[in-house]
Amino acid sequence: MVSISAQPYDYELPTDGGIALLIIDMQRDFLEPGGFGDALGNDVARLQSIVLTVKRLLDAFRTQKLSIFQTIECHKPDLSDCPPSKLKRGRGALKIGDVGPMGRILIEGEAGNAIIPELEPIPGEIVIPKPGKGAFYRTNLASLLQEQGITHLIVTGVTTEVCVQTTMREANDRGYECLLVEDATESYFPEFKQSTLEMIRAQGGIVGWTATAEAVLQGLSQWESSVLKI
Ligand code: C5J
Repeated sequence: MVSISAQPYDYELPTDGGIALLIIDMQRDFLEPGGFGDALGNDVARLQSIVLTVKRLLDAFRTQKLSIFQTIECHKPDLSDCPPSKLKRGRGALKIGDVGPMGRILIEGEAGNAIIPELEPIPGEIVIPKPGKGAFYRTNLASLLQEQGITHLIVTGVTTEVCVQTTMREANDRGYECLLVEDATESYFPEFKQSTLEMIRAQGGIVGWTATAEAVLQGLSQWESSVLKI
């Protein structure tokens, strides 16, 4: 059994595959000036700090030919999938659907809604559009994971306490073994990130595990050698 050194205790990797990397909402709308995060008054530069770490994990999963899923938070141009409560909420400089410097805020197909260039999916990689904060709500993520026999999710992305945490809780309730990568997730609020990490691994890992990217990469490379030996 290969494991990743994690909190609150080691995270065991399955011997028969079933691991996927889940990258949540690494979009221009959240990471660049002029997008949704910025319109809500946040310092979007904070989120840039994880880009290289997420890229390292992405490259490792690509090299090992493991499953990768990216999500984007977005709505249809007619906003038919955006509940009025969500549209009204926030009271930022621009609301969902308004025209900003990168196109309409949080609308599919607009420049600002794209995944940042550093993490751009390559042909064949799956991108899941999601209208909610959680990646299971009104998406085909559950059926895709089932089709691919995924049992273990390595979770990354933004923002830690909103879309990442919601998704991880949804996945945990569905029976997935979830590990959140500490330095591959970020929040506009450092204290919210810290609290989320602590909440996830509290009470014996009530929602899952957390570990550094370095520990995940080490675990994965040992796992690859052990799988190749079988
Ligand atoms: C937010 C997200 N924060 N991706 N979305 O509205 O966390």
